[in-house]
Amino acid sequence: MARPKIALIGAGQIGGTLAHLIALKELGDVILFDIAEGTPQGKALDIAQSGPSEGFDATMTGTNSYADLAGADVCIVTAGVPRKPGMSRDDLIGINLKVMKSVGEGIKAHCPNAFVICITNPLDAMVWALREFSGLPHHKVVGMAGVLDSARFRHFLSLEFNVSMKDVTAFVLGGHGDTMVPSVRYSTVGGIPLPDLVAMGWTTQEKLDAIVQRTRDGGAEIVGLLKTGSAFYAPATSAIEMAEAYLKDQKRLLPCAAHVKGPYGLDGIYVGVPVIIGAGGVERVVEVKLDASEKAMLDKSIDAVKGLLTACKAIDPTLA
Ligand code: A3D
Repeated sequence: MARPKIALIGAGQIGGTLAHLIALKELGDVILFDIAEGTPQGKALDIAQSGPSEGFDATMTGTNSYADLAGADVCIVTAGVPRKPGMSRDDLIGINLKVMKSVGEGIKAHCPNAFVICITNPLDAMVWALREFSGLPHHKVVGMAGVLDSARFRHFLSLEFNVSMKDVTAFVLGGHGDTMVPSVRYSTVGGIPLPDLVAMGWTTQEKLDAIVQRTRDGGAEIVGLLKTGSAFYAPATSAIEMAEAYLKDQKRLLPCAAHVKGPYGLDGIYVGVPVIIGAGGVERVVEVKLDASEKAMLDKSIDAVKGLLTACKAIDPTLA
């Protein structure tokens, strides 16, 4: 059976890391696309040459032509610009919306059957715009943010409790921005909910609140340290987890920016919710019971996402 074809649109920091991870995990053959001439070709050649030492079987090709994406099974989009210190994700909207238009049209023309994972920021608005421009079914277009945000939450919790990250589960809802909703009630260590761990004296509410805030600011913390761009190792790993769930029909329950119509009282908006990802793409949106404060935080986050959609429609009236 032929290996899956994985198209990476954007061959920058995340794109290159995605290609390397796909090779190491032997998930499929990679086609790296970018508008910068030489960048995807150079990265593809470099990664291919790690093959003899790593012992993987996967082809790596770089291109500047959308036609080479034909027949891709999965498409991961990182094209656009990342933020620099002092910028919010929302400051990227003007440039990245134009990029989503050309990328969406390229996907529509050349790989309309792909499962598409968008990473470009501001995430919840860009995944919506990419879906609009590509015209693909909603369940085949999804945004990566919650897997990364919950991984950050899990990492900080594992440091606080001095336990393996493997035993920490975390739950994050809402948009990928300052209003994201890391849920303390639905996050656990080995199945023990965080409020119980506070009662058991493992941590204090104040420390937990600080970890929630550090999770919300997780991207900005790394931008502040790197100064030249944003995080790329963990974002790439998070998107690979989603791609693998689709390619291997794993039926993973992952927090993703998915199109939600009905659950949570939403009327067709992309926002971070728990979903099942399998061979059918987003197979199910999982609606959990929220308490009043969680509901209020989610509503605030949804309002922030809606504000971004209004801004997109003002920039590109064809989206209205
Ligand atoms: P970077 O290393 O700059 O790579 C972006 C690439 O996109 C560059 O190689 C550009 O040449 C290319 N590009 C620009 N315009 C186009 C176009 N029209 N068509 C094709 N390629 C184009 O950035 P990065 O890889 O660090 O980040 C990529 C995106 O991911 C940015 O928007 C970040 O803000 C975003 N990001 C999102 C998360 C989430 O959790 C959602 C995390 C980290 C970064």
